[in-house]
Amino acid sequence: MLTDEDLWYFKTTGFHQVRGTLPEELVDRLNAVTDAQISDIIEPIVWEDKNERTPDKVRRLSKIFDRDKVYHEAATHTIILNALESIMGPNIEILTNKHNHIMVRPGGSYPVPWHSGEEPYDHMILTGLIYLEESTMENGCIRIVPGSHNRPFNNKRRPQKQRDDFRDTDHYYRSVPMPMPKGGILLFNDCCFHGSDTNVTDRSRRSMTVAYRAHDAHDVIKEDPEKILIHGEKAYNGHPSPFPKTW
Ligand SMILES: O=C(O)CCC(=O)C(=O)O
Repeated sequence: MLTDEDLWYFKTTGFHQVRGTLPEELVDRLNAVTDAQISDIIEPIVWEDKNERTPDKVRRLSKIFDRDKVYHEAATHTIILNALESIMGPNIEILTNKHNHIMVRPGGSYPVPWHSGEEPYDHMILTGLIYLEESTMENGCIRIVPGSHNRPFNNKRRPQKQRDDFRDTDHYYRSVPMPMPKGGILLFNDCCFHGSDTNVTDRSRRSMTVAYRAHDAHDVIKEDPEKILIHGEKAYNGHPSPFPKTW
């Protein structure tokens, strides 16, 4: 569980590094499944270079929750659920139509351009990065602009194009690098600007990207196929629906 000070820090900066790591045995299984997905070239895949569709050019494996149940097991591990519950309450869902991928970032992988996933708005989406491999300054660890989820003005959500110079932006100078251990978990408000530089090593830097949000207690339609309840219940606090003619 997060302490009051952890929560204050999260609310101020927009990110929280979970204490501890996933069990090594689980991370090994994640990597074994991911190795097979890459070597068998299982689509949908985002390529580093669309003209070179070979395993060493896999940039991203999409739709991981349809690939193997080990990804769901990792994304719903108790140490993640405990942190999420402190931040967003007990009723937690995973969105399958957002993120839901593994960044493979092979050696030489070009940057993840600066972006914020959402415009700041009330209903927070938390991005969870679950590290299958250690992430370092050399292999292009994520950088986050602390506090950028609280910007009181509109800012382009995607100010850069795919191959722009990652450092040629104010975001770079305002950001902090977040090296992470193998098995580590980083949670951040998806409205924060973030991105990651070129992987200048010759090895991959794998991490799962998962979108979490609190179940919306005002949602009338509870059975949305793009939302998986992973903790708590689909509570309903809205008016009766359909709204009665007399009440
Ligand atoms: O893996 C990273 O460094 C960035 C991840 C990210 O922004 C994403 O997967 O959308």
